[in-house]
Order: sequence, then structure tokens, then C-alpha cells
Amino acid sequence: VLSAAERAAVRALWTKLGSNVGVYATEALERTFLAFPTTKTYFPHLDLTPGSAQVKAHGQKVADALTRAVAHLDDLPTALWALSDLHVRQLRVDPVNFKLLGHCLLVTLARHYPGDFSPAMHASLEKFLSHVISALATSYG
Ligand code: ZNH
Repeated sequence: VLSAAERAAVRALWTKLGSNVGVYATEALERTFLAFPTTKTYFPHLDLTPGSAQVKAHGQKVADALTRAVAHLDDLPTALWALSDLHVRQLRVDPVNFKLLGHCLLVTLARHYPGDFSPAMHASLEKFLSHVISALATSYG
């Protein structure tokens, strides 16, 4: 569970991100595909070249899911249940991949918000992302 201070830090950063969450989620996806090429195997039907409109559209979906998670810090498993079911049963994503995307999200945010990225903010985001990841992996049982 995130402490009150950790929640406040995540919410504050999200407020600052505003409408740019999709931009950073897209950068995180591009970094994931480049740094961890095996992740690309889940998207054979998409154009994954840098600047691809399809990656941008997918980045926006991931961003919207993360924003929903920030709005439901008290009950991530419920908020992300349907998405977990989709990833586990239909998409069959190996959960190790969630950590790779989470890592690239952190790198992306640290790069764009260096002034906000105190050790406490870093720790808060690590905790938030690990909770999102375990909520997404819930359906693996
Ligand atoms: Zn995922 C899809 C989110 C991770 C793979 N995703 C998706 C979506 C969303 C998401 C929202 C959409 C859905 C619908 O449409 O309904 N993801 C997410 C998140 C995360 C993720 C939040 C974390 C954080 N994924 C992931 C990973 C992978 C994936 C890691 C691998 C690698 N997804 C996926 C796929 C899909 C998705 C394959 C489908 C796409 C299309 O479009 O086809």
C-alpha cells in the first residue's frame, strides 16, 4: 500500500504531466522496444518504427490506463481487473514484460522531469508501478 506521502507525490506528478501522459507513455514504449527487443514480438500487427502513429495510439491507451490507476490508488486490482484479464487470457503477455515497460516509464519520467525526480519521488513511482504491475498480473493466479 502506498503511504499518504507517496500517493500525494504520484498525484502531484500526474497533475503536472497533464495531457502529456500519452506522449511519455509513447516514449516509454519506444524505449522498451529498443532496449528490450523481445517485447516487440507481442505486436507483430503494428508498425513499431520510431514515430509510428500506431505506437502513439497504443501509448495513449496505456497512458489512459495509468491515469485511471492514479485515480484508483486505493483499489488497483479492481480498477485494472478487466485489463489484467485481457493481458493474461487473451494477449498472453509474460509478466516479466510489465517490469520492462515500468522501467522505461521511470527512465522517461526522470528524463523529462529531472527537477521533480527526488529520491522520494523515485521511490513513490517505483511503488506505484509495482502495484500497477501486480494488479495487471492478478489474473495469473
Ligand atoms: Zn498492454 C493492449 C495497458 C503492458 C502488450 N495494454 C493494451 C491496452 C491497454 C494496455 C489499456 C488496450 C486495451 C484495449 O484496447 O481494450 N499494457 C497496459 C499497461 C501496461 C501494459 C497499463 C503496463 C504498465 N502490454 C504491456 C506489456 C506488453 C503489452 C508489457 C507486452 C510486451 N497490450 C499488449 C498488447 C496489446 C495491449 C499486445 C494489444 C495491442 C493491439 O492494439 O492489438
